[in-house]
Amino acid sequence: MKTPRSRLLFLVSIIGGLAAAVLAAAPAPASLARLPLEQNGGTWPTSHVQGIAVDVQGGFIYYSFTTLLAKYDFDGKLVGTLVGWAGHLGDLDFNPRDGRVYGSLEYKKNQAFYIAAIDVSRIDRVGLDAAQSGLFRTVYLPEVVNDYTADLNGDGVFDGDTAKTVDHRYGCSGIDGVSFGPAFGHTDGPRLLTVAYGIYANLTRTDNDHQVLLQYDITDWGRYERPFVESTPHHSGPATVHGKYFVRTGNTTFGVQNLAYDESQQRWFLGVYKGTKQSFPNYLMFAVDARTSPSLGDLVGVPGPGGKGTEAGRLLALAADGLADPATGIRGWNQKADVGIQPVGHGLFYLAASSGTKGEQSGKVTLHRWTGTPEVPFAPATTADLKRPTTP
Ligand SMILES: [Ca+2]
Ligand SMILES: [Ca+2]
Repeated sequence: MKTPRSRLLFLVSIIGGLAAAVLAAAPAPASLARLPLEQNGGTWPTSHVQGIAVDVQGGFIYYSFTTLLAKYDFDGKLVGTLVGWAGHLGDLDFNPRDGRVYGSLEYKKNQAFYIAAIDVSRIDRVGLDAAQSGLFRTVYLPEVVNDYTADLNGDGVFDGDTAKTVDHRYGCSGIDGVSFGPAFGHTDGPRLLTVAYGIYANLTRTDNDHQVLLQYDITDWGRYERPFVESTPHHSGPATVHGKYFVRTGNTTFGVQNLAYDESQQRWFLGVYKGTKQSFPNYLMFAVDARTSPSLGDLVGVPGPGGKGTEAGRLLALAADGLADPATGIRGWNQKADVGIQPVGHGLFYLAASSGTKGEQSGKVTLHRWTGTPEVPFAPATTADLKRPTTP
């Protein structure tokens, strides 16, 4: 027979159990239940899928296929496509503040680099033309052009779009990863557009071992935006950046392919193609915590002014998570995140994969749940994850 005290404990444990059950069964946000677990972004006569953007509230997924932007709804229906540029549209992000998709746009032959701001709400049919539709506006990035075209050996010759040169400051090949997020060192405040450099793979130089991230406050970008006219490339853009930051990961092939800010972990994710320098661990994904303050320090391997000493820059430390390389102290994951990674809250991420041959490229996204395991940081999400997300 139970004593009054044990009865009380029994009752408390019953009530506690009921409360836990109710909490676990608490309805997930309605927007979460609509997320497709996977989606095929179609097959297109283009280069491979470069990046994705997700409008969680509106219910759309956008795919950059380099020279084509595809818009699908959460039911998997193709809503429309935008075409008509020869440049390289890379990574994307959706800006909920103005309802537009922002993407990196490269014209290496013209030595011109832009952010494209695309009014995706008006993409309603297949084959819309970027110029004629007026949906596609661009802002020029002089900071990137300056680093890309830098004649580092001072021979008066810029060697152009090639990795086999000592030109290109920091090894800059252009831009790719883009994402909105807070100023580095902060989790709140205005959302800045962060743009990551492409960096050429080159084993013979030491000044290409940092990722370079530019942050822009785009509040006044309306005055720079120009309609898209490919035949007459404009040079309208901000002369300065809000901040320029460096992350030492070791040289990776074409820098940060995909950049994404995850609100639920308050963390930036950098997806890369594998690096080739044997002295580095060559992880495929890196992270920087939003709270990590930039600190002025040596950019190891980058010669200082006049070739003397080492250049100083604002460094961002890698998140203390994932695999660890004792020799370099570099942290990261062997997780493919190079053609599309987009967090959608609650510890859930879309990861993209490409397939197909040249001129017939397919892209597919699959919803994943963050596990935090160093070896396998993502697991495929299930319907149960949408009903009862493990991360609030
Ligand atoms: Ca030169
Ligand atoms: Ca992105």
